[in-house]
Amino acid sequence: MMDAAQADLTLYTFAMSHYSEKIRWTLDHSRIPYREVCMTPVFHMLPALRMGRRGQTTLPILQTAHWAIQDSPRILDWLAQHRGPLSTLPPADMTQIREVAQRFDAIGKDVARFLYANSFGSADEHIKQLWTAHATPGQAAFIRGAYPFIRWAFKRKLHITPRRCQLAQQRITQVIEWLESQLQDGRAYLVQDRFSAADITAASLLAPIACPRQHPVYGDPAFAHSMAAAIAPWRDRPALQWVRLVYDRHRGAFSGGVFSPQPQRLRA
Ligand SMILES: N[C@@H](CCC(=O)N[C@@H](CS)C(=O)NCC(=O)O)C(=O)O
Repeated sequence: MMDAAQADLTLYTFAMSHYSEKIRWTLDHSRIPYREVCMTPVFHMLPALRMGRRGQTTLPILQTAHWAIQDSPRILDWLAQHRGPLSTLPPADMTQIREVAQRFDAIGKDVARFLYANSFGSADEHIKQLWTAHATPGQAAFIRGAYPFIRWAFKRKLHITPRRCQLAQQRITQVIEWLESQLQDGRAYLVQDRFSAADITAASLLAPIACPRQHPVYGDPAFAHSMAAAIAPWRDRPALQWVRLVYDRHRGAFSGGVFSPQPQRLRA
């Protein structure tokens, strides 16, 4: 089997990004070789702007032999077209899969907003560890030294205010209720009763709340502990139990390896 280091696809992620987890999981499940480069917040911005060429700094970005694709729905479309047919992206079901995925993508920022709102201040040391886990010593020193400013900027960027957090909580609850309404008839999967990118998207986007044990960040007992109070309203709901079941049944191994970014070698 091809080693991750030799793969012709490189996935730029944050270890804790739920949108990145969606793509990582799709690649892992499809046994498509790739190498994963985990970026450090702040230091991801210039490379993401350069690679994405869309005026956006978001990850994940998939670097192929020819170009870089930014934005997880666009990456799924590229995989369906260029690496298909994939069992998780069957051409006949793509419209339905996109519809379901959009519902969960739409609360991605709410999930992040809600989690950071509940951990800034109380779990700052844990956040610093997560943000510096793949940093060079110089980057780590910068993140730690500038943390109060970065946290302030992050709060502004994510609109972390009491009103927006309350709205986030409502929007997350609505999507959880929608998921439970779908699962009510006993179905195991969201589209055509077979495991697809719709389930991967739903489970990945809710993973920060469900804390499945397989996830390297959200499965860490230290994370679940630091977020326990914030996620308590949802943690044992049927939708979150379903997320953990989907992880148990389908997550499998993380095969991308984790490589530290070497900015001078980033391909644009
Ligand atoms: N629509 C994008 C959203 C991705 C996104 O918001 N990623 C977050 C991490 S979960 C990010 O990169 N934030 C840093 C930034 O915006 O610079 C996608 O689906 O890929």
